[in-house]
Formats: sequence, C-alpha cells, structure tokens
Amino acid sequence: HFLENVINHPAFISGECSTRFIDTTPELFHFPKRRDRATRLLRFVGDVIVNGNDEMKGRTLPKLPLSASLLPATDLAIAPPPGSRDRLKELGARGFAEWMRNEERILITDTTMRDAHQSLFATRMRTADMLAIAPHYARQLPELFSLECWGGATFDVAMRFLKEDPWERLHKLRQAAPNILFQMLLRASNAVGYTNYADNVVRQFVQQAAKEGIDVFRVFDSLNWVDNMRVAMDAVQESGALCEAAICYTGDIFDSSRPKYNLKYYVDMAKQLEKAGAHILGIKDMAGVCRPRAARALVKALKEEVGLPIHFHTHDTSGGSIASVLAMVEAGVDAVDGAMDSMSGLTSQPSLGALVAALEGDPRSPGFTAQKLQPFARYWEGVRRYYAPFEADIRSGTSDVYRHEMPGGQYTNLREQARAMGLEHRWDEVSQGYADVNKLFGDIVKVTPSSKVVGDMALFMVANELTPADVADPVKEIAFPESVISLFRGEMGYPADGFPPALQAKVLKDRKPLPGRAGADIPPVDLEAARAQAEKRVDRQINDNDLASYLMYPKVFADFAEHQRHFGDVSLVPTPLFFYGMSAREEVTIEIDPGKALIVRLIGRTEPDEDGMVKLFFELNGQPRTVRVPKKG
Ligand code: 3PY
Ligand code: ZN
Repeated sequence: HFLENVINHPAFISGECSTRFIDTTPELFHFPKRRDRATRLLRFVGDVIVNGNDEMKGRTLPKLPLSASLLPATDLAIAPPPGSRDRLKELGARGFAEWMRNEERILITDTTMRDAHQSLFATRMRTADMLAIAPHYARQLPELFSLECWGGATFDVAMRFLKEDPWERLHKLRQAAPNILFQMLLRASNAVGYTNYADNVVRQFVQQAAKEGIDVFRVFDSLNWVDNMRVAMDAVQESGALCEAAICYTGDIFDSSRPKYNLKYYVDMAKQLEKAGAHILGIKDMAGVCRPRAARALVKALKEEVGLPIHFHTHDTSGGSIASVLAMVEAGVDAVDGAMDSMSGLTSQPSLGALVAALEGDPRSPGFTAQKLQPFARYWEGVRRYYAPFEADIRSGTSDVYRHEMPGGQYTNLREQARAMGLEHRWDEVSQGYADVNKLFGDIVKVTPSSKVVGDMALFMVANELTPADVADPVKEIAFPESVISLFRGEMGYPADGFPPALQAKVLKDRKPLPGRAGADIPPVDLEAARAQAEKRVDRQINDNDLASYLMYPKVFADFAEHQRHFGDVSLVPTPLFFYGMSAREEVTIEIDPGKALIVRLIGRTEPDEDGMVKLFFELNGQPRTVRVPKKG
C-alpha cells in the first residue's frame, strides 16, 4: 500500500518530489481504511485470546461458548412508521408537553439501554448489543414515548471500561431508530460527571447531545437544589429538546420523623422547576422508596399545584415498585419508566410486560399489548447472559432499601468499588455504613454524585474500621476522602438546610466552603485552548464531540484515544468475542459497516517465544493472517 501511495501521488507523478518527499508527505501513510481497521481489530482479538479482557480479571466466567441472542422477526426493509419523535418535530417542545397532558394513554419509557444495565450489571452494556435491536424497536414499538439510552454513568463507562465512544453510540442508534424519542439522564451542573463543571462546559455538552439526537433531557440535581439546575435547563430549552426537570424523591412523605422530605417540600420544588421553564416534571425515585400510598398522594398534589405533565421513574429494589407505578397511573401520572422483562426487577426498573398486562383493557393502556414485548424480552435475556460476570449476587428484591436508600443505579457500581478494594465480603457493613453516613451528613438526597460520596465514605469507614462516633468525634483525626471534602466545600451544591456545621468544620479544617453555586465560581473554560491541549495530548485533530468527552473526563478520554489508536473501534466486536475471546477453529463475524463484514477464524497459536510473543494464526475473509501478541504478566 505504501508503494502504491507513492507511485500514485501527484507530486511523484509530476517528478516534483525531493528526497524529503516521504517525511513531508504524511498522506503516503494513509492506507486503505478497511485493511487498517481489520489489522487493529485482529490485534485486539488476539490480545483478548492471549491475555483475556482486562475487564474479566478475577471474575467468574459464564459457561462458554455463548450463543447469539435471537432478534425479533421484523421486516427491516419497511420504513419505520411515525413515532413520538415525529410528533415532537411537529408540535415543538411546549406543544408536545401539552399533548402529553391531554393524552389518556399512559406513555412508556423503556430504560433497558441505560438505567436497567447501569443498575443490573454496572453499566457494561455495549453498543453492539443495542444497535442490533434498535431498528426493531423503530418498526415494532413506535408507540413508545422514549428510549432511555444515554447519559448517567454510561458516558464514563463506555470510554473507561468498554473502550468505545459514547457519541458514536448515540449517532448510530439515532440512525437505526429515527422515530422514537431518545432520552438521556443529565446530572445538571455535574453533566455526566461527578462534580460541578464550568457553566460553559455544561452548555457545550447539552448542545452537542441535542445535536447528536437527544430529544428528552431528564435533568436533576443531586441535592435537589434548583439553582444548580438552571444552566442545564436553559441550555436544554435553547436546543429545542424537551426539558424534563426532575425532583429526586427521598425518605417518605408520611414519615413525621423526617419532616424535611414532606409533601410541601416536593410541591415547592416542582413549582420552582415549572417557573424555571421545565416542559415535563420528572419524579426520580432513584432508590425505589416511593411506596404506593406516597405515590398516589404525590401525583395528586402535584397535578393540583403544577400544570406540567408528570413522568415517574423508580427502581424495583424492594420488589414492590409495580404497585407504586400503578398507583401513579391511577392518580393520573402521564408517563412512566420500565424495563423489558428480562432486564427488569431487582435494582432495575419494574417490568414493562407486567405493567402493560396490568393495564390491558384499561382506558389508560399504552396502546400495545404485553405480548408485543416478548420478542424484545427474549433478545435482552440472551444479551444479559453475556454480562453475567458483572451481576451482583442477589436473588431477590430487598425491602431493606427503605433503610439504606441506595440508588438502584449505584448498587452494582458500589459493589464493584467494594470488590476493587477487597471489601465485597463485607457488603452488609458497607450498606449499613451507607445508612450511617447519610445520617452523619444530615440526611441528604442521595443520587449521583452525592450518593457516590456517601458510598465512598461508607467504604472508607469499613476499610478503616471507623464507627459513626469516630467520624463525629471532633478530636479524632480522620483523613477524609477527597470526594467528601469536595461535597462539604459545596462543590456539588448544598442541601436546602446546609450540611451539619460541626462535621463540615471537621472535614474542611482550614478550607473555606464556597459561598454559593460552584458554577458561578468556576471560571469559563477557554474551549479552543482546551481543544488544542486535547489535540496535543491525543496527537490528532478532535471534533466537538471529542472535545465534550475531554472536558468531562480528560484522562479517561486520552486513555481511550490511545486504546483506539492501537486497537481501532472495538465497539464493533461482538460481545462474547470482546469479553471471552475465541477458541481454535471458531469463526466469528465482525460487521464493520452495514453490509461489510470481517469473517475471522482462529486456526491456531504458538507458545510464547523467548521475548514473550505469541503468534496467532487467523483466517480473515478466507486469507491467512498472522498476529503477534505480547503475553502479559
Ligand atoms: C445516574 O446519575 O447515573 C443515576 O442513575 C442516578 O440515579
Ligand atoms: Zn434510575
């Protein structure tokens, strides 16, 4: 290819090339993309075969080989019918919200591609598994309100652990399902990160996400502080997308021992969000603690006091969430979240099949039958098996969640953190610690990132054998984790009633808390300077999506870019091959473009030579290829 490039180059043909021609003509090194891609992907596959996927270190592998999951039978040659996204385009955001309020059908969000896997298997679901089924959703389930498929922890995990580009995921899904609203979870000033960003970084992020196809932004603040939501909410409204501003539900409105989270607290917050321009009001019950009686009372009060359509999100951690959803439906909620049966329950959302079946024949039925969901549930069941090593070892729901209030989306991730610290066998202490820390911190709203801080502190206490009394003791020296210092400094905002002053003083020592909103204090980032810095770091030009990734997670983005340079776009590799490699004589197809496939067959391998290199013999689309891989460790 190099020689071909040289002899075809116009400078070479015209004889204008000097002896430095090769040094000064970088395009000579641009080889046909496909071969380059194949080489890099084979290098990746070879590495997994020889060294295993880093992600699987120390985990129990499922029984191999895993069979491919069965897709629904859909005629993909037929164009998708109009769906909720077409309605948004027709009516605009306000008109759409008005339509929602007037619609008798209950509107349904499927969270399978975001919160369900975040909550069940530590956010590890890969793009390939979503992309395969997306065109089936577009054709068979156009009645859905939305697909929650982006944001929350998926952004970070995609780059950090799965080595794939979250923007590419969004872009490809958008092409595959153009008619259904795409919904993301946005942590307001924390965007998709764990601490407040500069206001202009939050704005840039929202603009890019809307441009790439997000239609509904569920915006929340981890301490329910509306002032900290305004920048993100304004940016969403400017983009033309639907701004769903959420109240995070904590405690129990009927628990008189915790009066700060009473009905008035939520109604007041909802009114503030309405005033701030929300199109939809979200009730985000991230831990799944909103019981049916509270659900009914809450929707009734909110319907009386605010004019927005209401969208309920909960988790099934207790096992009782479907009762809360049905109570809300009866009380007049407009939209609810659920997950496909095989991706529901436990710390995930309640089952959509059960919900739809419960409403069959009801005036509020969503407009499709539970039966229609079965092929989707079957597909996801097969996919879920690929990720078995990431699942928490839990057999049932637990109503203990009413005590610890751990968000469903955090549960498996915190267990992962505990595992990484060698503390998984002390999980009971960690969950008790979580409840204790909440009390120490003044009974706060716990959702990312405040929940992450509570989790960090609980792990810290277990690892260091600290009791709540030790933490509160003003004379006992404690080197608090960074995230705890950051929380008490107000870097993630403040709860309505502030933090307990004695503990705040102990945590901060001589540091001063921020006087107001962190975003007002953080100077705007010079975006072009950041772009130049990122380009230098990854040694290539970057686009606006890359810039947003870099601004969120500079190191994670740089590491991911390095992986990509070496191994190519590994999101294309089928999940069983990605995690578990392949055995001799096995044949796997990697679809690198629609209709373009690499058929990879492993013929054999050598033992490591004296330099530790293993030779792997493949057949790639029938042609022999050898890959040399260093054996690690
Ligand atoms: C997230 O922010 O990732 C959450 O899922 C919060 O519930
Ligand atoms: Zn959730």
